[in-house]
Amino acid sequence: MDFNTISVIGLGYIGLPTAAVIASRRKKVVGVDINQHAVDTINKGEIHIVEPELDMIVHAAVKEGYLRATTSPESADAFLIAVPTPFKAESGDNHVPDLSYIEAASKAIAPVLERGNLVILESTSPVGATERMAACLAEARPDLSFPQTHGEESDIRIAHCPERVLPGHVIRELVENDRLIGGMTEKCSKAATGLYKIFVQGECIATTARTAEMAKLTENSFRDVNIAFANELSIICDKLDINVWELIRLANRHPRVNILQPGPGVGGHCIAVDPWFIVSETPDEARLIRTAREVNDGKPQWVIDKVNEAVGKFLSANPDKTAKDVTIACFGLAFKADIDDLRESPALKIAEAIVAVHPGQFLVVEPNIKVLPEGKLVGARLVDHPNALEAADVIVLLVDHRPFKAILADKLDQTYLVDSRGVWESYARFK
Ligand code: SAJ
Repeated sequence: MDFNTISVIGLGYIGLPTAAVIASRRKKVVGVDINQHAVDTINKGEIHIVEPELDMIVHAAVKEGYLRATTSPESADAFLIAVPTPFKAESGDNHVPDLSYIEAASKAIAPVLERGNLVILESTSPVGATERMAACLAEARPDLSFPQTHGEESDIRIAHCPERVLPGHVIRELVENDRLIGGMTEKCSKAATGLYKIFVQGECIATTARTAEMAKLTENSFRDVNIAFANELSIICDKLDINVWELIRLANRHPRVNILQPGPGVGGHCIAVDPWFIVSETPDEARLIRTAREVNDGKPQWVIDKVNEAVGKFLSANPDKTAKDVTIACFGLAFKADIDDLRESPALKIAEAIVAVHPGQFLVVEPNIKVLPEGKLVGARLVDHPNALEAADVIVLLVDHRPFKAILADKLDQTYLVDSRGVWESYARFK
């Protein structure tokens, strides 16, 4: 199958890098997004999201005429759908996936679909979403045949090929990672493999659409369960007066043990979300996966309780002071180390909860941003770390950013410390 024009639907954190990398292989790429601002920004050769190296690649692809963005779909040889799959707002604690973006994208491309086209769903989806997308396309285009009814003879090929890239390393991982190719039929997998071979150096491994959907959810659930184990250990060790960081280091000396790192909770847009896609389909069976979610979601409150405890200890040691006199400094707001992405960040959630009730000064150190997010953390002040170290009575380490690791633990003397990442553990240990 020849791919002269490839259309990417959804120009966000996955769609835009994918579109740009394909365009960098000198393929004509038309990116489609409902967000006019994103479309205009990209057409100027600029980007509306943060990801290392992406700006250069988009700039070059647009300038050389291989990448163009628009708000309305056009005909193409292949359509790659990379739209969000959030939860239904009304589903609350049941976390039911909302497939309306996939449905809307399917309806949007249906009118321009042509015989011989390939449609790939990249969005992380509950099992069965690809089949639903195929049904939606078939309903909109009764004049075309689809794999669910016509198998290998279908006019349209359909596959699920989940993205697996790590934010902050997207450009490298898009090319180097192995890729799961979940075709609805073998010919669908073959066609999709041909598309990914344009830019993927990793292996393309064919499977079914349902298995590919479940594999993506499994990968992130595996990580979530393992982080939950580390987080639970940190709470147990705190009770037993054991340094959890040292404990994990020692346990990991065992040849078959590899425990992850505890933290203030699990953030980002995938690991805290995808396991629910399994739980919502199989609530009675997915007991461990659900518990892991609950353990990780409970961790921010545990950190907040620790901060209250530290403030209490400070006040007991300084009976002439009240809570109003206490300066708290939070180190880090991002959802993980060395990125500026604050969305779905447990650190931000913790900082917001503290600033909302703390009557004294509240300082924030986040070396990756220049201003505090609008409307959030009202009353907080963004400062650099020397200033925060100087002024703070209580320090709360929330993200293990590189500059924080360089701060020597002896600088922390006299300070009440809640270190949710173990960055200054030597101080904590000998305190
Ligand atoms: N975290 C810990 N302890 C650890 C590791 C991570 O607390 O030992 C926390 C991080 O601080 C962060 C959260 O977990 O808050 C998630 O960070 P992450 O680096 O584990 O993952 P993401 O969300 O940036 O990207 C994940 C990746 N999935 C896996 O590693 C299995 C990525 O490959 C996926 O493509 C991405 O989700 C996605 O889009 O699904």
